[in-house]
Amino acid sequence: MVEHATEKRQTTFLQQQSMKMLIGGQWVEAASGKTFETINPSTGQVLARVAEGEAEDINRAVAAARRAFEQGAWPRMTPARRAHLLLKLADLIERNAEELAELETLDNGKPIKYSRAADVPLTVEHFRYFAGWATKIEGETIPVSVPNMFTYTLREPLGVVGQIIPWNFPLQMAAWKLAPALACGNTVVLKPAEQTPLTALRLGELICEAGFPEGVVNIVPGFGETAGAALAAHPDVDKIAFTGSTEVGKKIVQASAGNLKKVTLELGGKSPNIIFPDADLKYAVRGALNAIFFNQGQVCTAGSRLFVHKSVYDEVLGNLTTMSSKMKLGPGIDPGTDMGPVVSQQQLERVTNYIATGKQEGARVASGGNRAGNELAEGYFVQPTVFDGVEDQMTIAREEIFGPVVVAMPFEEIEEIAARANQSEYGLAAGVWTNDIKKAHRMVAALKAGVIWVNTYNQFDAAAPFGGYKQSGYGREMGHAVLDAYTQVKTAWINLR
Ligand code: TXE
Repeated sequence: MVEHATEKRQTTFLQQQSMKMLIGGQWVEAASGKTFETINPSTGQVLARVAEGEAEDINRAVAAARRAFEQGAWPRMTPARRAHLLLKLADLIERNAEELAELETLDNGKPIKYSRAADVPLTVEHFRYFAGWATKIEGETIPVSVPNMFTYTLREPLGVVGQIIPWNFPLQMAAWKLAPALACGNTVVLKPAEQTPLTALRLGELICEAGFPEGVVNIVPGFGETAGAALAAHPDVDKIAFTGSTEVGKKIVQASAGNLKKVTLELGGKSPNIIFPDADLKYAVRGALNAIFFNQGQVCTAGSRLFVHKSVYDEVLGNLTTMSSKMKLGPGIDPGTDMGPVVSQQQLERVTNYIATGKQEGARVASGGNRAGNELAEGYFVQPTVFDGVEDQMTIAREEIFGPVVVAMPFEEIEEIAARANQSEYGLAAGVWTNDIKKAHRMVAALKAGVIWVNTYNQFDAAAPFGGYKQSGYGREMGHAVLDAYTQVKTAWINLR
């Protein structure tokens, strides 16, 4: 095996024999004593062993979260104090930024330059933004028509929240889930993805260091069918927030029906990215490249269907393939890497199977199209791949691949393109590239997706709501919109007579 820089830069956190789970403020082994391996996708080697949570551990974590919600310091804590804890946590993440960036890159594979520039700083900002909301969650006074009544509302936390997150942005997904839930006064059981539990566990240590009361945040690593399913079905969990596949999202809804938990879902996508001929093409091609290859294409909003006006199609395709062929594929921990490996052997198989299906169905590979070999053969590397000659009904044009694979397709008319772009069971995001302001606004109105980017792509901010139309999910994360998902309204009627 090739010696990558990886082996030399192990953080002290990784030197533990095996990682425990956080339940009720204590770091504990799984009830079963079982552990599982987390793998470095750049090398295929084991990075760490982690306690494997199952139903019994979820039961203990939910009980701890329930106690913390009903008793002790948390329910009595002022909103200002909650804000201080969230700000302190943000400071601690910032202070440990380099370690968290390295852990994220080793566990997930993503280039360290992005872990440093995006994953960690955006996590810090997320906690700071929601710290600000803790003191601003207000009720209303209602001018009812019944005489002598004083009527007002309170916004109260939901209770115990189960949060199940994926492996593509492990630290940021933990922040998106935890920050608003805690700002609103809930307690949490978080289940990280089995492929990437490390930064969530390190975050758990920082949560303890910040001084959150025990049981407010519990972190139970484990597999979806065991730990995840037990959390989704648990009768004492009040809400489930899930990010992951549409297929599992449907299972979550079914499992949550037992006690009618509140559910929010952020699911898959097959997002259209549309380039009009009047766009600044140099900028648009770079945008299209980043839209699909950022994070190895493992982004729910990835611009995986690239529609280009036929008058500039050849030019755009030529520039895109030239640029994608020049991307430096390599271990995430190498600072010069543009694109790392996909997250796991399973994801590698999924993505390469889709590439094979594309070829079989008659699409033409314009660049890439294979697993990377030579010195990268030990890891899960896929070449950045551009397909040409694609028809709307082909599998690769319809299904979420969740890898570095884009399908390019020409279009002719603005009316035609909105309808084609909307022909998907998903509706998470869309991109539009044009210098015509009327066209831009017409497209924003016509596209059925939760976020539309014009002359940009993959922009996220803690203040801007995010979530899906159609089978991309329901509920919104971020912005004040997410506060609705973590609070419930109580109406009080006071008879003044
Ligand atoms: O996702 P899963 P996988 C899509 C993407 C990808 C595909 C499969 O297309 O190729 O999903 O990825 C937990 N009850 N996205 O298999 O299984 C699991 O442990 C409760 C899009 O990794 O949905 C993990 O924590 N939980 C996406 C989380 O669900 C269950 C991000 C996500 O895993 C469970 C990830 C169950 N029965 C994948 N089964 C996005 N929207 O960003 C699994 N889990």
